[in-house]
Amino acid sequence: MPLLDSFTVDHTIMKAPAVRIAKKMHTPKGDAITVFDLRFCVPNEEILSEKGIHTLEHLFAGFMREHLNSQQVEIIDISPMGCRTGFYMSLIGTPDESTVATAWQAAMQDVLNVTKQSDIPELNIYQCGTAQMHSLDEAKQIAADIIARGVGVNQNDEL
Ligand code: HCS
Repeated sequence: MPLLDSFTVDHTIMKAPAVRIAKKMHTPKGDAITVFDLRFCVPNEEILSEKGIHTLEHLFAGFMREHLNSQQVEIIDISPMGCRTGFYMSLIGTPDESTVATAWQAAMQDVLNVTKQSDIPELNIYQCGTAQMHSLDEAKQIAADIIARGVGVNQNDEL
């Protein structure tokens, strides 16, 4: 089994909420791909609720694209970590951590502005694999917590 990059950083000293550049790659044609660790929770101390992380995924995936996509950047995917302490975001381009942190906080404000469960995108059995596992209230609690705490940076050479 290969040692995956995310297993080489010390999760006991990781800050949260914080952005970390998890990986930088280049395609055979030279395009840059960057993977970000968007750590919402302090590992092994906090965890995102099951319904909250799921609803947040539906909202966050769209709002982050609105804030971060540009001529230089295109998000490929934003998906929750299995440990439920954050999300991975893969994109084409090389935005810096502070640009990503600013977009993340703006996206959290967008989540707070959602008022109805029916405004959660793709919340139906045709477009979602567990459509009953959602909570707008829990997603909004997560978003409010991120805004209250602010978003920092985790540097790989410090972990
Ligand atoms: N992880 C997906 C969204 C699923 S709701 C994406 O496109 O970022």
